[in-house]
Amino acid sequence: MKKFHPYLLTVTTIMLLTACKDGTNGTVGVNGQNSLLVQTQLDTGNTNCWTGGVQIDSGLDQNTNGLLDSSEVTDTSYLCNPNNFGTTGVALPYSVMRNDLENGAIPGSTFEIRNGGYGSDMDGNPTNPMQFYALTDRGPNANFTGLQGKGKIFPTPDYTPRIGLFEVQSGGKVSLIKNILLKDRNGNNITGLPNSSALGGTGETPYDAFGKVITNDPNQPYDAVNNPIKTDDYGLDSEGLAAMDDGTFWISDEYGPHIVHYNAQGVEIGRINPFLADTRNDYTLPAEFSNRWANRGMEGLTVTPDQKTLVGIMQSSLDNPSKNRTDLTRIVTVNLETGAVAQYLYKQEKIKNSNSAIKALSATSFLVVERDKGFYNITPTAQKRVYKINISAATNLESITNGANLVQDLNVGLTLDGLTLEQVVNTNMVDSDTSTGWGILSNAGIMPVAKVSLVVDMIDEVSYPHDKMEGLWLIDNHRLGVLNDDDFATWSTNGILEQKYLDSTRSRIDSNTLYIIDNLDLTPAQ
Ligand SMILES: [Ca+2]
Ligand SMILES: [Ca+2]
Ligand SMILES: [Ca+2]
Ligand SMILES: [Ca+2]
Repeated sequence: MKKFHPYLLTVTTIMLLTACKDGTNGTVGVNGQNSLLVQTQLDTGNTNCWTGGVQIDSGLDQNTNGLLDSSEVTDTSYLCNPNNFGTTGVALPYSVMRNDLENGAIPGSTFEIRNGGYGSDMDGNPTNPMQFYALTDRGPNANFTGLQGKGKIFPTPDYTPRIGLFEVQSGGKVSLIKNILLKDRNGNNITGLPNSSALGGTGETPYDAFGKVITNDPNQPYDAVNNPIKTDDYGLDSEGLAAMDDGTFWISDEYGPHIVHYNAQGVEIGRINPFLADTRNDYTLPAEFSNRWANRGMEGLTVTPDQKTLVGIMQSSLDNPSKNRTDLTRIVTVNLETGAVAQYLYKQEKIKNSNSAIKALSATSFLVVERDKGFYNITPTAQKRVYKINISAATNLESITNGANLVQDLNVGLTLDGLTLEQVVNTNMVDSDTSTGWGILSNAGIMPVAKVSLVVDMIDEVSYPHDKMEGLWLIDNHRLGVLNDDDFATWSTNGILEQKYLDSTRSRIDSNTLYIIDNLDLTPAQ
């Protein structure tokens, strides 16, 4: 395939290149055959020019009808529009939510809190191959400890988590088509504020930009009884997105974890979480999922191609029943017709890595993002990978019936000799070596999902500069979109808000950037 620079040719329909191939003595013969050149505009999504462009066909007008018939084409080349998706990535548009706060990284200056914030997950639009949905996180936030204890600064506490619909447009740009704000069952916008403790709240006290605790009545002072800390039981720390064929969305979060069903307008119509007492639930998840490591919840969600089963992945190991942080994490599947649940173990490459996305290739084969929290330009050993996994030969923890050693516990799930599976791996860990624990699980007949192949290492591929690689867009069976959560370009050091940068010289502000990697094998593992 030939590619030319755009300025070399202008677009016309038919150009006469040279006259007279068989004339004699330099004059045009009556039966002369002209060389013709035909240019055809190509839309985005075209096989030869994915970002659009021009196809140039040429050949001899052998039947002298003045047209280049398809049988007369002897050469075809393409003049494609720019496509930077596979090299530098392409930035998504953003708006500035506020820019009045001092930038802790550069005292005396202010910084931009941007919306932005879209890459906590993504999914293709089932009805338009050039469009994708991207999910925001709960809103800008940063670690902070104030008068009411450990918590987070929420500099825009009214922020509503949302789904953006984006489109790859001719010329290789990405545009925002619309936002779908998430709403409760009455159609009121939700917030990203933490839930009450009955629904998994971990006491993450919310503070405003100036360190004042956020209370029910913002105009009155904090009072534990009369003006308590504000929580939102519809609040979502949104992380995983499945855009369904019927136009609805399932979103997983890292509070409950909750898995919430929204209609096309963003109004809640269904819910799944580990809390039996939550009357909003259609189905419940196994109780051990409520023992999530705070801020490491259900980072990825997908639906199988038949639209029947949701598949979620936890970011890191559960604190089950208490702090047990290793390389063991869990995948859960929920049958949407019956509520039947299955659970599988996933072994990470490094302890405390994050699984930030999962996308179904088939009912049993999936792509999984596995990453650490490093920035490549600061930590060259940073890991940002996409694996293909197969759950066919993995043990469904829910299928194990009680025996002498293996017992199902209502609160912590399957136990082995009285220990949770997280404890088995953690208590047998030597330095950072978890092989003994995994060996014990294997001897008990518990096998993790199979990592079939490394689909793409984004550090090797594009020197991926972002820390939070969290979104995957399965475009076709060889092209994969990758998006980052940019934290609304907001960061903090020692509780002081600042701009989020990708490098130690603070020359590059983090922003949602779409990479598209081509020529991958995205066929399901058999
Ligand atoms: Ca996120
Ligand atoms: Ca989050
Ligand atoms: Ca995520
Ligand atoms: Ca998280």
